[in-house]
Amino acid sequence: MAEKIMVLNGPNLNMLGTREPEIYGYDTLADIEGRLRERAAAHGLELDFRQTNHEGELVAWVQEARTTCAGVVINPAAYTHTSVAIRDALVACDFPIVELHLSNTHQRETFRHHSYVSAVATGVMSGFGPHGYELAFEAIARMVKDRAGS
Ligand code: CA2
Repeated sequence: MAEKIMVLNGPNLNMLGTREPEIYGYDTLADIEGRLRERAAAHGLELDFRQTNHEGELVAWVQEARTTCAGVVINPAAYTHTSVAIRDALVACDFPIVELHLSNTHQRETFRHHSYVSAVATGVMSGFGPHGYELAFEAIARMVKDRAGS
């Protein structure tokens, strides 16, 4: 059976492509998901792509991924800068984790410079716009395959 990658998106990312394109780009989340589906198929991986506006739901999904997935890409959005709960859920995972941001958070307001997730992620990608999702997916696909020895 194909290994599964979960791609998790936090609050307000459902509005992508409708506002603030100068920061987040013109693509919708559905556009991004479509491109990742093509990448996943090319790698023989399964994609589970989700978005929620609720912190607890992200925690529950990370816990679900622990037992069903081979890796996680997560854009925790604003919870990046506030959520010990999401960090704690990720710590319990024994697989590669990529933290992803559309914008370069270090070029923005000071409150976006700190992430609770970065220290527990395998790697961090920030500032490549919507294309960053494809870069993050390629990175996680490589790590998952390396771990499987294939
Ligand atoms: O750059 C990123 O990907 C962020 O995770 C996006 C979050 C922000 O709080 C982080 O600091 C950085 C915000 C997501 C809001 O997305 C919107 C998209 C379109 C219109 C309005 C908000």
